[in-house]
Amino acid sequence: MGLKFAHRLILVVAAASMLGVSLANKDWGWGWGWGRNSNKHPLNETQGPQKIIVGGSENWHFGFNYSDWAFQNAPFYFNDTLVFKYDPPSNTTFPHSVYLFPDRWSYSNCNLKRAKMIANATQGGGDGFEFVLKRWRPYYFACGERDGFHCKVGSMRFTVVPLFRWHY
Ligand SMILES: *[C@@H]1O[C@H](CO)[C@@H](O)[C@H](O)[C@H]1NC(C)=O
Ligand SMILES: *[C@@H]1O[C@H](CO)[C@@H](O)[C@H](O)[C@H]1NC(C)=O
Ligand SMILES: *[C@@H]1O[C@H](CO)[C@@H](O)[C@H](O)[C@H]1NC(C)=O
Ligand SMILES: *[C@@H]1O[C@H](CO)[C@@H](O)[C@H](O)[C@H]1NC(C)=O
Ligand SMILES: *[C@@H]1O[C@H](CO)[C@@H](O)[C@H](O)[C@H]1NC(C)=O
Ligand SMILES: [Cu+2]
Repeated sequence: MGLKFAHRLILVVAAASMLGVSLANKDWGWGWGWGRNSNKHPLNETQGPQKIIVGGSENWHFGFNYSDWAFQNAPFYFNDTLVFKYDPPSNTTFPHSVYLFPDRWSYSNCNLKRAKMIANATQGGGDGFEFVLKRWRPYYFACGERDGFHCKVGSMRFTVVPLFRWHY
């Protein structure tokens, strides 16, 4: 564990300095978990990218603490797929959606003005909406329904920063 941790730390520091970002920036210390919960999610380096259902058996709904979920389920890796599952709109369920915020400020404020919808209200049905973590960047996810109400009050938001897998 100590060695793996060191590897990952070195890798992250190298990648971060390549991109000219500082690890001291608080944005980057968030949502990674640093293998703290590695008993739940052992790092199996022979495995390829994983498919992870957002919220686990809770799926994507109002009132579940997704930032806590992301923290508990970190780390996530490049090419992992996040699966958002939610019921299509009906007169008994609230519609949901998936948006990506461009920056931490919009995320913190649940301000959707510059956010991009990546899945509409119907796309979470069936096997769910799949999103591949393809880039080295923080991903700020949220539900965009009710002009930020689901994001802010319903806790339907979380951050993910994918890590490099050391090797397959
Ligand atoms: C890692 O994953 C591979 C492929 O899924 C599996 O065969 C292997 O047993 C796993 N190793 C550990 C230590 O879990
Ligand atoms: C979600 O859980 C975290 C602890 O992991 C806590 O700090 C935060 O206040 C919770 N958010 C809500 C909206 O309950
Ligand atoms: C992610 O997947 C793409 C396309 O499948 C592949 O070219 C790339 O090497 C993968 N990246 C990593 C870090 O696994
Ligand atoms: C709710 O849905 C049912 C069946 O889908 C329909 O019969 C009913 O009229 C709907 N009610 C409202 C208020 O839209
Ligand atoms: C949601 O997106 C799907 C796939 O792009 C599209 O077929 C569907 O019409 C859209 N639904 C709404 C309500 O916009
Ligand atoms: Cu929602």
